[in-house]
Amino acid sequence: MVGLGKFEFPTSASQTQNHTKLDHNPNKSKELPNLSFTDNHFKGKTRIENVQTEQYIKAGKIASEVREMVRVKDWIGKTVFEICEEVEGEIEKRGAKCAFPVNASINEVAAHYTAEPNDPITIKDTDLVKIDLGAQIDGYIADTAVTVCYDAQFDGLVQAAEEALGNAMAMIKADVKASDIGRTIETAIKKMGFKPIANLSGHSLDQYTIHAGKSIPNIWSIGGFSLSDSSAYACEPFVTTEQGGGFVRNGKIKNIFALNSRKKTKNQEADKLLDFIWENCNMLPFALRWITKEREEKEARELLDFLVKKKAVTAYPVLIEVNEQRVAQAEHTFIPNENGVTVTTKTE
Ligand SMILES: [Co+2]
Repeated sequence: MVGLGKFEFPTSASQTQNHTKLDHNPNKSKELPNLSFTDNHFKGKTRIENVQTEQYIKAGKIASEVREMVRVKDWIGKTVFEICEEVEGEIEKRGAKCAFPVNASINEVAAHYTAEPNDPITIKDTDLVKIDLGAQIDGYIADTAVTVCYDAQFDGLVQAAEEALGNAMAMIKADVKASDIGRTIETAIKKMGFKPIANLSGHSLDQYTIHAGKSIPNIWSIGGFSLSDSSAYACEPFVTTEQGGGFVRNGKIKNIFALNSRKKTKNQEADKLLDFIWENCNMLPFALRWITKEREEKEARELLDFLVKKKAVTAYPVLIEVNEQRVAQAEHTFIPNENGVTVTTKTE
């Protein structure tokens, strides 16, 4: 799952104030405490507790195994529904929960497309498909992605994303500036004759929080922060062609959702659904597919629309390259340390 950069996307008041943090014990409190995402967020913590590191590494191992399975498999002729369900099943089979619905974003769709129930869209041999997947253990997330491509003319795009990610991982340790990582990514991509997507970025992670407030940019930018050894991060270069604008815009389709508030809506069925989402996903993203196992699709869709209208649930639009050029992506999750980095989703 990708973060939106600060370019051309002014944040709304609700995004800048009173972010909700998850309650780590769902049974203890119905109210979500507020957390403002400031540079002070990690003050007072020195490094990730050993036990958290263990969970991050366990989730990372599972996510990387599944990603490598995705990389080598022939997906031509499969529907995105089959892909998402199969990949999510592989994560669960290995003992993790899905941290978010598997994204299967095709060609100019850069990110945030997941299958609708029985989604019939089928992979063709000319398609470039970004599969972005997340595994979590006790809310500690591994977020990783691979681009699959069966048309040799797009191999360069895929290689540029992988090369940029590799170069970024090679320079990481605690206190490295995020803006320097952005420069490394941008340089690698441009050297290969392509463009980075400037308004998509990697992100810090926290327990049950996919975007914990810090961005790892894909281009050089002024200012920014330095990496901390008390946080996990995801780095995810996105690459498009020279004809691309190097930006994404919001598309019309919204099929990834996340809980925004647990305030009762006075609609009994909607409130039941809110509880179901909280119990199963906490504040992490989910898909319509995940709630139609319990109810009829039509009813689930109506309830979800109602919750979005009530602002109890946020709907995320798909992100599309502004010039409709193809986009490739690669992603790892990592924890910096004094001497280097633990890439939790590294390839064995
Ligand atoms: Co991500």
